Amino acid sequence: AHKRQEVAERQSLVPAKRLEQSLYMNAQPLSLSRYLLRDDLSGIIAEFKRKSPSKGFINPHAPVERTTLGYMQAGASALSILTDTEFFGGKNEDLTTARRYNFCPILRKDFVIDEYQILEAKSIGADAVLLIAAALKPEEVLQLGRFAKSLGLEVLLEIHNAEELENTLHPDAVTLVGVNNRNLHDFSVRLDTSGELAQRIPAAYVKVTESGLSSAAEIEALRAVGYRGFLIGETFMRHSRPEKACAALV
Ligand code: IGP
Repeated sequence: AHKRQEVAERQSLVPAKRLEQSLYMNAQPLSLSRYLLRDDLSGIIAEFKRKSPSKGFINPHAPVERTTLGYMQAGASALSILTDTEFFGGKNEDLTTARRYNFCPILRKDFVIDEYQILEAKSIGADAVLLIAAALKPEEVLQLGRFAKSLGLEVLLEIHNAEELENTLHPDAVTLVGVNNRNLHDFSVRLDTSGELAQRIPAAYVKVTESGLSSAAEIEALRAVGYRGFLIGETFMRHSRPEKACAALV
């Protein structure tokens, strides 16, 4: 409900017509899925987030420029930028800053519930958006996913269990499937969630494992069962120089 109000307020401040005038609307997005499938890259999607609902402030002062550029120099395959302010301390400008400093796919991480936010994602320079199965009806995933595709943006569908996967997966809407290892209700992390769901995700989708990853051994174990993308936030951001923590893991 809070998000609805926030989207409506922004929509009246910056109408869709204005978003469509952004230079990024004419840019050809980079394919997150293709970057993740490359064997010469790490598969790590390095995330920039200042705080989280489970941990509170993680790193309120790291600069977006140095951190994201450092992530990419360390060998990350792509970036994930939180733009939600209330829960993650992010903003749209963080993504545009990351865009200006890096040539790589950028995932806009936010709670997407409306087409407006997808248009907005494209207008600020994103290449891909996240859709969370737990927060959307299957027909909403389909509608939002098709809209993203029509703008050239890829969709990462986030799931927590087999039921969400079966109900919401649709080839017209989704390119990548992300298994979130963090339980939405108590924030506990279980990497086995990714292990268990790997075989259930059809081969046509690029598999991404999300949350709670902290070692090269964990990444290798999940790569062995089919994951090509490894979304990592806190392990990097809790260091005063997140990019150095990324370099240590790649
Ligand atoms: C990163 P971690 O444990 O490495 O910080 O997790 C990412 O998976 C997490 O930030 C995330 C997220 C989300 C954030 C996964 N799904 C949905 C906001 C909204």
